[in-house]
Amino acid sequence: MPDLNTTPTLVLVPTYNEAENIGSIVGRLRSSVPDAHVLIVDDSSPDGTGALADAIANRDPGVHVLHRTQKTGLGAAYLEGFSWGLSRGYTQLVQLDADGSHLPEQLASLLAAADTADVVMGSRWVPGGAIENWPWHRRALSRGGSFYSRLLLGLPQRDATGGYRVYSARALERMDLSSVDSLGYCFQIEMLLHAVRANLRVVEVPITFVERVRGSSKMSPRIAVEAMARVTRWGLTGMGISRAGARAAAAAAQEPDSDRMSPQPRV
Ligand SMILES: Nc1nc2c(ncn2[C@@H]2O[C@H](COP(=O)(O)OP(=O)(O)O)[C@@H](O)[C@H]2O)c(=O)[nH]1
Ligand SMILES: [Mg+2]
Repeated sequence: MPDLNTTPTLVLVPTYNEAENIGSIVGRLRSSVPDAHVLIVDDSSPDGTGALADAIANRDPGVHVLHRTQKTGLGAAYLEGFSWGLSRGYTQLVQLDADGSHLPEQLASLLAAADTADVVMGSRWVPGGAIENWPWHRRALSRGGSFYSRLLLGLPQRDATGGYRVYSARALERMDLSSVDSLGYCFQIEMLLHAVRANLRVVEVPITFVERVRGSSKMSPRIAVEAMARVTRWGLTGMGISRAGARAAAAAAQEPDSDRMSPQPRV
């Protein structure tokens, strides 16, 4: 059992075929934020990522591995990781990609923002945010996905699809995770929607997102279509937040002392 007096933070690193990246990303995490523990959530990667993760965990008591028997999507992997961390008493849970796109060296700035927020999102689309080496079609998908989510769901955040985030345990406990069932990257949008609807304080911190150098992306047209279809359905069936709710959420993000526990207003 980890010593949570000194280690409240757990960084979840989901992996599917990241053998070329796992060693370096965990090494960078451990030196950038030595107090944080790491949980690698591997979906039985055929390239042997799980065995490499076990070898790292055997050498370093701050690294843990959760082996899932099947690849059932990023959302399912994260939900299982959250429940692993919450049941062990971690008070802060971080999402970070294994491929180096989310710089471990920027985690300290996200954690600093988490002192006065329930959810911190690393954002590519706020002033100071940047993307390195992404082709135009990935930029367009990211911008378009965030714009569409803002439009249909009323979300005030600029980077709704980003996956570099810090959630407090208290936030996750208030977000009714049992109803979250997106499989692919739509998971990030669904989680944000739950956070805003729970009237949590969500802030965006600029990050530099760097396209992976090794291994390959698991993004597929099917994943993009799932996100588009779900956001459309949520928007049309009133699952989004109202304009008043969006204004309240944007105001709450500005004011650290606002009452975050009151219900989200609806009009
Ligand atoms: N456990 C698990 N990890 C996944 C799955 N799909 C993607 N990942 C991981 O999620 C992170 C982001 O995926 P990536 O393919 O880089 O997506 P992209 O950055 O949008 O191109 C990486 O660490 C992947 O290994 C999955 O189904 N299960
Ligand atoms: Mg990636």
